[in-house]
Amino acid sequence: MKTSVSRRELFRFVTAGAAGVAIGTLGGRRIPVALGAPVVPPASPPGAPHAPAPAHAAGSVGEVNPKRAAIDPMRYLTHFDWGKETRLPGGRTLREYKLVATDREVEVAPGVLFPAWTYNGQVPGPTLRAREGDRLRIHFINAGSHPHNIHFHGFHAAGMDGIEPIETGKSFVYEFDAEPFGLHLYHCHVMPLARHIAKGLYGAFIIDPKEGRPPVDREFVMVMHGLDIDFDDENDFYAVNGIPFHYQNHPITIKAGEKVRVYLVNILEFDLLNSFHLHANFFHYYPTGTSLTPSEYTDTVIQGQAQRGILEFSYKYPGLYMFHAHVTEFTELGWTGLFKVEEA
Ligand SMILES: [Cu+2]
Repeated sequence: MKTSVSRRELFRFVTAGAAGVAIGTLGGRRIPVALGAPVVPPASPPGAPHAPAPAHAAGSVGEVNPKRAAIDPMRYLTHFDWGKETRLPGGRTLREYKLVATDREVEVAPGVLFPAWTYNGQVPGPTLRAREGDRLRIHFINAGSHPHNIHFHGFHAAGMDGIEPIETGKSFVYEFDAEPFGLHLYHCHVMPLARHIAKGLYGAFIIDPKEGRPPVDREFVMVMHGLDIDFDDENDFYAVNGIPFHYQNHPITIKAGEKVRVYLVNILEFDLLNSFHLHANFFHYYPTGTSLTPSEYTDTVIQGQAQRGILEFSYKYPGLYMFHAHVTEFTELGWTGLFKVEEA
């Protein structure tokens, strides 16, 4: 199905810098899409060395209704689901999680509704976290309208690989040991796979080393993804953590000198590559998080679909600093944000 407003036309609206109203066809209904008004970020502190995004920056008009949003991006950033923790005979930790696939219409940009398929009602799904060697038991219930499942990245037996579709109304228990340590992900693996992923069935899956990682002051999860709201196999918006432009409109506050760790996952469908660029800074990069020694010290990293890695950095100077895809089109269609660095 083709929308009456093509992706390129949306792109023009966004970059025009003047308020515009487009009419998009979403799920067979025509819905007004307000795009393109200037977004003025909060003023930076006096003497901030890095100016805020210019007034002609791309952005969305207004805010997504939090009640209809796919997630609360601020809560999602720092929320880890460690599951229900008990002890197995012998003393090993058992963690049990519950993931329910549901159909849910969510608002992904102001006035833009997207008929998502979700884990636990949110896109991305909850960030599951465990420690290397824990036993994991994931109770999956398919309450959606299509067959779904959960394919975890990591070690497990063939029967736990999550490629068998679980029919509507059925459930399945995935069980395996948490290994290897690193930053992984989970997603639905029912055909057509691209559609099941693009509709929203994915999340981050973190396995900490037995001894943990060196302590930091802040830990954030960022899942990079697209939103194909008219199902033409092209993304109409790009985002980290559910809502385009969210962290541009609501900068992530940190303090100068604080050690920051970002768990970065790319699950973007339809486009081959995604990227993350940090302004006015460099980060140590741990591909897949499977080593405690960084492999690179850089300010930009490229990830294909399902690639992921851990970034560690701190800011020296207060001010507003952009982070975004180093693909201009992705940035202008939503994949951009700001760190607001305050005095230590
Ligand atoms: Cu699915």
